[in-house]
Amino acid sequence: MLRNKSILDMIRLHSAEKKALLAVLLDPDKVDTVGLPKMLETAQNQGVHLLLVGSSQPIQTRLDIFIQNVRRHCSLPVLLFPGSYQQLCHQADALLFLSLISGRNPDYLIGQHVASVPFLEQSNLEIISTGYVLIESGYETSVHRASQTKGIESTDLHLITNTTRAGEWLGMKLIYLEAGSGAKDPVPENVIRAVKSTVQIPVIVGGGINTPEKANLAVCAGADVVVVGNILEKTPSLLREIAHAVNKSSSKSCPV
Ligand code: 1GP
Repeated sequence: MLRNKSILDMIRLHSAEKKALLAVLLDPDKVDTVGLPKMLETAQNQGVHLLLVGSSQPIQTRLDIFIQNVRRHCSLPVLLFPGSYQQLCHQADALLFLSLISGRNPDYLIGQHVASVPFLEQSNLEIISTGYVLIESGYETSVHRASQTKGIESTDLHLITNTTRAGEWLGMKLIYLEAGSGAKDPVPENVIRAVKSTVQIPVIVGGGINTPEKANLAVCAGADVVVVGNILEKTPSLLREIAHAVNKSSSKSCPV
């Protein structure tokens, strides 16, 4: 889809203006297809900015048909958030080209990327190099299982910030701090703060953000993009409040 500005430019612009963005993660195999149109309309009307589509598990649903269906109900930018190169799709606007830099599994550091080149050479997707950093939350998540890697302990701020700086110096355009889908605890605020104070590139935060309060805390700690997924599959009505929490977050609504 043609846009005046790239999605990365849009994220950078909002980051520079300290306006957080809200992204909704849609797992095509898990969304309630009956409730999807209403949820997408709510997303568009209530100030959601981006849709992420993907899963750490193999997807059975036809992605091209799924995204075409999404587009029938809203005009938000669609970013692929793929668990593997098999989740690439021409119908999206952009691809988070994720390298799992918290782990040492070569397949998720570079292997999947090499495998995706033949597809990407034929596509118009905006490719956004993203340093994906899994932070331990004390429980095994699907990202652990799929990648066969452990996250970095949230207490090891030194390793976390050295990892994100290395990602920035490698030329990555975004950092994604991930607690894992459905994580009991989201990425702690002090981790977000530490990363934000050491990199210049925008920081996405996701995993376990399932209340407006948690979304607000992530934004106040410096998240440029907050990702919400799991909870909307169970309680779609929360979207309105979470969007409100992200969009109102400013120095006034942040704890001092
Ligand atoms: C997972 O960061 C995303 O990759 C979203 O996590 O499903 O827990 O909201 P949740």
